[in-house]
Amino acid sequence: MYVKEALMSSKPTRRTFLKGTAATAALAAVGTCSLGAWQAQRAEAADDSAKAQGPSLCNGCSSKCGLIATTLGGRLWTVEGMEAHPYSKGTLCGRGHGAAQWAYSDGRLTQPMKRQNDGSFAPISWDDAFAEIGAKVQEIIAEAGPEALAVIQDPRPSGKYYSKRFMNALGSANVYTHAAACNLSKESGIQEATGATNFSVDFANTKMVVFIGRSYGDGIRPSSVKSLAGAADAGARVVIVDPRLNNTGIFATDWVPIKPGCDIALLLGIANVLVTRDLYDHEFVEQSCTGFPEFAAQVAEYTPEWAEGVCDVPADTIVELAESLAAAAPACAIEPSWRAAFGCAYQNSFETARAVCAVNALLGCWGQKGGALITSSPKAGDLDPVKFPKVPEPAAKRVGDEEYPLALAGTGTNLAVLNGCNDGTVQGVFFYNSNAVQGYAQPAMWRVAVVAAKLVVAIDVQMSETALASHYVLPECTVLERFELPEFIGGKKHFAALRTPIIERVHPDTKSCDEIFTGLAEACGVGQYFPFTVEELAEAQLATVGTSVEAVREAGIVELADPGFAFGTPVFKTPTEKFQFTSAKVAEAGLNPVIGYVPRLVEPAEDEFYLVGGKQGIHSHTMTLNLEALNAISREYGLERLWMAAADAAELGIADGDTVELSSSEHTGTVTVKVTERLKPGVLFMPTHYGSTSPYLTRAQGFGLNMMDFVPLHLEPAVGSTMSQEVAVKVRKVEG
Ligand SMILES: Nc1nc2c(c(=O)[nH]1)N[C@H]1C(S)=C(S)[C@@H](COP(=O)(O)OP(=O)(O)OC[C@H]3O[C@@H](n4cnc5c(=O)[nH]c(N)nc54)[C@H](O)[C@@H]3O)O[C@H]1N2
Ligand SMILES: Nc1nc2c(c(=O)[nH]1)N[C@H]1C(S)=C(S)[C@@H](COP(=O)(O)OP(=O)(O)OC[C@H]3O[C@@H](n4cnc5c(=O)[nH]c(N)nc54)[C@H](O)[C@@H]3O)O[C@H]1N2
Ligand code: SF4
Ligand SMILES: [Mo]
Repeated sequence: MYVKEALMSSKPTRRTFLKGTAATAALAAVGTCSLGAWQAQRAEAADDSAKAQGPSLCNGCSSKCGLIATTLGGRLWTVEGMEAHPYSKGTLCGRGHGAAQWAYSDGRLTQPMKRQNDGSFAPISWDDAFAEIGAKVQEIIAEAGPEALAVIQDPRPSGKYYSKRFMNALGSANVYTHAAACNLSKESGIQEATGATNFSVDFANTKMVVFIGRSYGDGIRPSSVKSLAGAADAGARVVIVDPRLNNTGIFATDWVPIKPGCDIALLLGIANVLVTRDLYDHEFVEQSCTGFPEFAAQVAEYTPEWAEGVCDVPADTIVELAESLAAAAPACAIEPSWRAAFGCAYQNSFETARAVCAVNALLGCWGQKGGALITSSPKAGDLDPVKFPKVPEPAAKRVGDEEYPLALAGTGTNLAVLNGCNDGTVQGVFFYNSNAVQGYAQPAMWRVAVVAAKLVVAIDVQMSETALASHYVLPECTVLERFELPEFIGGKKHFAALRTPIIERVHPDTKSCDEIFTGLAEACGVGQYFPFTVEELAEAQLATVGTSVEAVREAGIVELADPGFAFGTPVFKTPTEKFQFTSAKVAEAGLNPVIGYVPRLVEPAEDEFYLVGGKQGIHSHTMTLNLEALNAISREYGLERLWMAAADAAELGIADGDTVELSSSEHTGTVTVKVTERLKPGVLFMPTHYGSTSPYLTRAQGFGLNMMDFVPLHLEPAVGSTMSQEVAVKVRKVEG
């Protein structure tokens, strides 16, 4: 279907889209202080002597874009995107502007808190909190060993270093990221096929790109939006495969509505056409791949007609897409995607990621101009072992790795902690910058699990749902109030950037990540592994890549030694050193080693719907909903609404703005409906930022629904992802 037809009802244009982004940014910037104060500051802004500027990195999401902050008389005035940073390229998204107000937010934690027997929280001093946590940790180690301790963190520059070092120093290997609720299946699948965990599209030279449930216009990274806009302007064909016409539609030529969780059938149908009609790249397949004969034999079954029956995309469309891709090859690619369609969504997410890689292999586009690029990342070298003592390797393996062998070494599956709390193997859990309880699997299940643990500690800036379920809540100062370790950024070029403090701490009783983990380590008896400051460690790390804190602070970002990227077939870092249509590790994990079909798990009954989720440009996950300006935008535009296709609404007698009851096997809630032509009938779309239950987050609590409440707790076999969209729901109009 052509995008223009489908956009008829709303008719946004590229100009209004970009204007909208700018308006959002301006509104959010105002939110850094009250309007009156802002106007007073404007007058003051004329006086340059009160102004100061410094570089930092946004914490609005894991992209960590470079920003330049300006203060007026010591108070934050504006933030702008850093030109030289490869992710911001001079622009911050609306969330970046909104999250900059965090330092002054009324929803902040200002001192350590301890949960009381009645469930309420009371202040506790840092010394007492550290001492009590230290004693509990010792008790757990004495009774169950250090392998009963775990940390879950959303990787931030200091956070990923300190949380891992702390856990390892205690003797535990149980370090997990958010990945099992984000992109674990996708990265694991890409790794089994290519040896790398991700790749990028060479937009500057591409002729055709296919997005499988990835929306640059909603799940924003400024540089991605810019590169796609450039490709669209240059005339590239941009195909969106999505049950919903998402906001990337503005840059797209085609919308292919698809049945959720069935993208793998479309991809295998395309592969079938490429193989059976001899449209694939023989040279690449013969010289750089392993397992092609087995794949070709299996893919013969996946005809376009078969694929149509599974994913509801017409066979003709599948053939046309395959032929057009072959004609554009190698300057074309299936984009790697991120979360929604196969990051952690379905029983077949891992296999869908492998199928994406297989189509790109048939097109011979790996490493080619306009194709799929694998690039490298820099990292710090070895440090002086006297100043930065090495932490011994923990004796026990990480909990969950045996059951989920396809979970990546760098991430693990955080749901092993949930299971571990339930069966007693995990008894002490630390959360850093993570709202696992609200977002990583069904919240009710997380709550049951953490109640069973002897010690739960959350390090956060606000009373998140995870903090609410913890025994101790330790308040971190916000991002513009702290210094962090260097962030190393990979790609065609390599960079190092830093978070440097821009403003004084607004609440003196808050601490930074390094101070908190160093304090915890001392209290737990492993302080000997932390005999350095974060500044000393940053300096030592940067020295190993030929730069310094001063140089990065001065320039905002420093380009490192040229990694020597060149177009051409890459060396695949798989065990076979080839692109793998078959994988021995996948066979060992008990799955089909040859890339092939796996169905979705949950199929809606006749009177049920598919439920899919997605991001909105002005919110990040669960964390930004309570911020004043961003919350106000959501309320102004009714962004919490559930999308329903016009045909379904007509059939059920539901009108735009009606309230409905949504229910699954797990949960029931009410929400307002947005009726739209931009959704495939039979599918409901829910934005994923809503439904906070923390009474401390007064603007967010009770506003909209949280999709994770509706999804049963089940993990993707062998991978351990959360399967965030394996659910069927019912909907009915609520009178009144
Ligand atoms: N505004 C904003 N931007 C962000 C973030 C954020 O929180 N907010 N977070 C960042 C992070 S960590 C991530 S992981 C990325 C996520 O980036 P994306 O994965 O792009 O994010 P989503 O918006 O969740 O999903 C994109 C689209 O997938 C569609 N979709 C859902 N299910 C299916 C399916 O089964 N098949 C197909 N084909 N499509 C499907 C949805 O309708 C949606 O339009 O965004 C990053 N950028
Ligand atoms: N309901 C729901 N669940 C989701 C998603 C969603 O959109 N909705 N998205 C999924 C995806 S793609 C991902 S990547 C994960 C992300 O998972 P998380 O990284 O856990 O992201 P958030 O849910 O935003 O929670 C971040 C937590 O960090 C806290 N925080 C913010 N700033 C700071 C800081 O400076 N220091 C510290 N210590 N804490 C801070 C916030 O208050 C919040 O409690 O969630 C996944 N799960
Ligand atoms: S994409 Fe937006 S929220 Fe994320 S780091 Fe960049 S500016 Fe901040
Ligand atoms: Mo994510």
